[in-house]
Amino acid sequence: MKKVITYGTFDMIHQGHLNILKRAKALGDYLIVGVTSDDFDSRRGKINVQQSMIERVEGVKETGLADQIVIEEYEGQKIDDINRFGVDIFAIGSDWKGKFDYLSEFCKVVYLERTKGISSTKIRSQNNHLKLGLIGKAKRLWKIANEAVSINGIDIVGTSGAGYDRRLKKLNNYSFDQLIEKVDAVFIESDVKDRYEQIKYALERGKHVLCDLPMTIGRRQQHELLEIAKKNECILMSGIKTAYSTAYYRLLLMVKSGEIGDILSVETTCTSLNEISKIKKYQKNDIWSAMDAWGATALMPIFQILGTDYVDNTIISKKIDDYFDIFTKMDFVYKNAVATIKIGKGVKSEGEMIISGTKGYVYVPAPWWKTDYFEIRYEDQNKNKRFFYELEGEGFKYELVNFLRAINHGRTLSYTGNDVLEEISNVYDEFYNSDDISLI
Ligand code: C2G
Repeated sequence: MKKVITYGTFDMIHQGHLNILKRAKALGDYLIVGVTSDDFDSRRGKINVQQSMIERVEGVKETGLADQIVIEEYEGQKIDDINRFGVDIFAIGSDWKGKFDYLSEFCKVVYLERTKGISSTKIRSQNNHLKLGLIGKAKRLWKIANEAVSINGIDIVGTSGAGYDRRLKKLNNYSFDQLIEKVDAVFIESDVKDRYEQIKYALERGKHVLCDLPMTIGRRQQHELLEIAKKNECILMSGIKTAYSTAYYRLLLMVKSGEIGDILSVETTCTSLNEISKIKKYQKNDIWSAMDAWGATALMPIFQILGTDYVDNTIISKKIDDYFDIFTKMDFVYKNAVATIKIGKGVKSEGEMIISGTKGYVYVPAPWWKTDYFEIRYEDQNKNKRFFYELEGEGFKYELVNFLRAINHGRTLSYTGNDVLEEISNVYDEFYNSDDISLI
């Protein structure tokens, strides 16, 4: 019996896939199809896959052409599979010509003609061709513009970036109202005080919004925006990129599933250093305060892990002009736990996150907000575990892909619940509007 093996993602299975499977099957008597796991795809940079692995496996099954389906999970597995299953022929589309010649040491390698004019990428972009506008301070937008260009199905229409930056020169610059008219969705990373009005304006015109946190200063305003989004069937999603990195998400799941026991403490530190002389002219230099730059990022894991029902909190700040904090420390007391954030602009510290539990602790080294690695540590060091998940670029891609998916599915698939969004807005309200803050 002649065994043939072929591999692929087989996302939204189409005629091109069918043709290759038929051609591969015709080369022998028994066809094994390797379907990539979700993790493997994201590791090899294929992050815009629409269907889950189970759905993709179903798609291949339904063709009736596969005699056996295996999951491809790691680099080098092809060699293992060929040996394990006693494969005679490895077949793959001609777009891979030459790439798998190294397998000829193990079996015959055949490149089959690829079907022209059809691809998952094309289907995806026909389905969800999203016109996206970028709103905010130009300086901050070019990073996202950079990462967005490589995502199929997203077209950046332009920006209404204040202080147009030459790094954005390929993009059109419009006024805010003009831009909103031209797009299906916006990404907002403007000054904290401007966001509420901008989001409201966009949502009321039926545009989806991905916005940095906090979206508003005040719980009521955040709630109102969520209600408008619901009424207008728009997606309103948190734009903190950390939340969408695989490592951060896995870490949350492990903590929530009791891997380190009951959680007693969460500590986060986020700082970035600007010269004090520059900070003193923060408006002119377009510098965000510690709270505006880091507050929401540092608060997010606390509210995600411990919830929002804390019984007490204290805030201590060092400020310029009674307004611009260069350093802030907040403590939260829960019934059974405590939490602390330390954030700085003009102060530097180790940007780590530590989650302490009754069985062990999670340690995420600096800069934890760009998490690609974390450790779970126990009393018995031999039991320590390390986890690494590759993070491409700054991570904006993952956030945008999630946004696109949420729009296509009609619901947010984020782990930053509405209660977390509202609580973060509430803390900003307290920070800016209450007298109950100690100054040093
Ligand atoms: N294909 C084709 N014609 C198309 C599109 C795809 O013949 N119009 C073939 C590809 O050449 C590949 C198979 O269909 O052989 C699966 O394609 P994808 O789902 O895009 O998967 P791919 O990224 O090519 O996975 O380990 C994974 C493999 O290395 C390749």
